[in-house]
Amino acid sequence: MTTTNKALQDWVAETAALTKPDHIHWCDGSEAEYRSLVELMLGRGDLLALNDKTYPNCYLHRSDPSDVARVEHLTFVCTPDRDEVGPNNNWMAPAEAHRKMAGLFEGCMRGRTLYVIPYCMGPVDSPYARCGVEITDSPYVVANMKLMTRMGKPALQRIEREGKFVRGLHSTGDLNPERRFIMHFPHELLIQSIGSGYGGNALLGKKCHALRIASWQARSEGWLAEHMLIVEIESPQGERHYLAAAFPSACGKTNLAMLIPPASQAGWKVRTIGDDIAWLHLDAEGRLRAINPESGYFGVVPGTNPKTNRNAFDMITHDTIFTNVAVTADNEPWWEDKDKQEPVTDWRGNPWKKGGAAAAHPNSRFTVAARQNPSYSPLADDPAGVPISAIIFGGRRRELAPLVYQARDWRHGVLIGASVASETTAAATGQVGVVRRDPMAMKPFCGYNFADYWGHWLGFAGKSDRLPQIFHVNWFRQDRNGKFMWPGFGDNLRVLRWIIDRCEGRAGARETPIGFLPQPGDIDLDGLDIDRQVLDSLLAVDAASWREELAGIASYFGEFGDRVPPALLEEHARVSKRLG
Ligand code: GTP
Ligand code: SPV
Ligand code: MN
Repeated sequence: MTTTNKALQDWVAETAALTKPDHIHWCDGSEAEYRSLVELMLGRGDLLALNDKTYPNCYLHRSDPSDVARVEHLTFVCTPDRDEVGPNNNWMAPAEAHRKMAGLFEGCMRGRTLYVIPYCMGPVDSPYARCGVEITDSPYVVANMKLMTRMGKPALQRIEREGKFVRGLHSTGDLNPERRFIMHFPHELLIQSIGSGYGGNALLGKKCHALRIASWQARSEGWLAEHMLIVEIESPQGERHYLAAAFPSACGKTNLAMLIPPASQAGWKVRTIGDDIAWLHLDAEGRLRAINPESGYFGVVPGTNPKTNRNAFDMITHDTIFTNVAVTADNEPWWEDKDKQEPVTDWRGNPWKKGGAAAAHPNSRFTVAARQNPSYSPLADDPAGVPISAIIFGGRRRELAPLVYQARDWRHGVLIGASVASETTAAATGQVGVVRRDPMAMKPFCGYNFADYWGHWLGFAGKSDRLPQIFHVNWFRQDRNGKFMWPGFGDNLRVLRWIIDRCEGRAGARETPIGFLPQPGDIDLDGLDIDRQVLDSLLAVDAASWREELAGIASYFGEFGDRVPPALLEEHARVSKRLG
């Protein structure tokens, strides 16, 4: 296979001349191609087959122990003007970055095959979808891209029709962290990544294209590229709402998108449209519509069990690639909080010792096609996307942030989004559990200056009077003993129902300086065993602590200097004043 697109043809030839692969393979995206890649990796030991009775077509991949998460300190955005990328990104001058990367890519594919992966982010027939081509020397990347994106022939045909595509060059290189870089050149619609085979560093359609590069395109074209799940909620009466929610990495997007209603919420139906990324466009009626650019999930494995997320638990029992989980004596994948079994080998492949470190890596992942999800919504394939009723921001905060609150209006909602803070998780290398500011859950993913990004968000207020309502949630409040105060998971539906009722003007609330909060009686607690005192503290607003929080937000905004939109600062001043 090859292509009629001259630019693509030339880029593949140039890349081959630089990287010197033994073979070039144009991916068609077929099942047969996937099978043959799996066979190749099984032969080399890059994949291990799991129990084929209980986990048919499931494989384990062990990544290099130094290569188990996104590397934010090695991720750069390269533009001529440093201020364009802002203090929220690492910056390098394009000429310097190109020189550095050309040196690293030189001859790096000797003895390997160069795979060309044409892909489409979003339904191939959607006007909101965008195409890209990833070149990689990793069959693991090709197999993951097959499960996660619409890749192969139909994508290439769209590229040949449109002529426009994002280029992503990836090589696992020698996996030396000293020679690991993830570079973005937004003005050239180009990504270059070397030295990692892991997730967001290597599957370039995901965070690199669909968020960092797409956020630039979205800004200039008037839409939003966001780190959001998209979920469909249907009431027992058949009323449907679509919600989009932005939580930082490993803070509950996949779980909320696949939520199973508790027994007491009979008749409610929840379906998944997306679990990680949303592209949002205003339609002709002024509604914000969302598509999920992906067609598969790269989800956190630990904690997945029939009680927390039965949909995911069932979904990953066949045709799944596991990365960095443990293995039992029966050759089944195992992870913390799965069940009462004990593994025999840990994620590195070493004998597992009771009482030692976690058996599965805390950022171990499953890769699976979305259609395997029992709660899959066919609307995920609708080229028009779905109209969003509410946008929900959230974070992992053991203190302060209440269970849920609602913004007064869009502008206040943008302030709430810009003020998101969350405890860091194992999804990125570095310290875990420290609170950091993570505006709109986009700290690692917004490809340009946050100050300009907040301005872009604020600008929507002038474009439509049918924008979604904006909320903030926190499932992660802890008591003095470190125990989660809210049951979470399926019971989060109770909070989503209050959110929907607020959108419909049906639910009660009390006004506080930080926004509207439910009174305990405004949330349906039927069948839930929760202490009244616990609930009261989940819904409390402590003015003194919030004054401190607002001061912290002000000093964070200060890092962005006079580029911060005045409207955001005015909104901040308004909330501060209400807090006294
Ligand atoms: P990324 O894929 O990294 O973007 O993560 P995500 O936002 O999709 O997070 P995910 O749903 O995979 O959840 C991450 C971790 O949080 C898992 O270990 C979950 O079990 C846990 N978690 C998710 N929802 C809840 C909840 O409502 N309450 C509590 N206590 N834990 C939760
Ligand atoms: C995240 O870290 O937000 C993820 C996993 O969804 S990765 O694909 O590695 O970015
Ligand atoms: Mn994510």
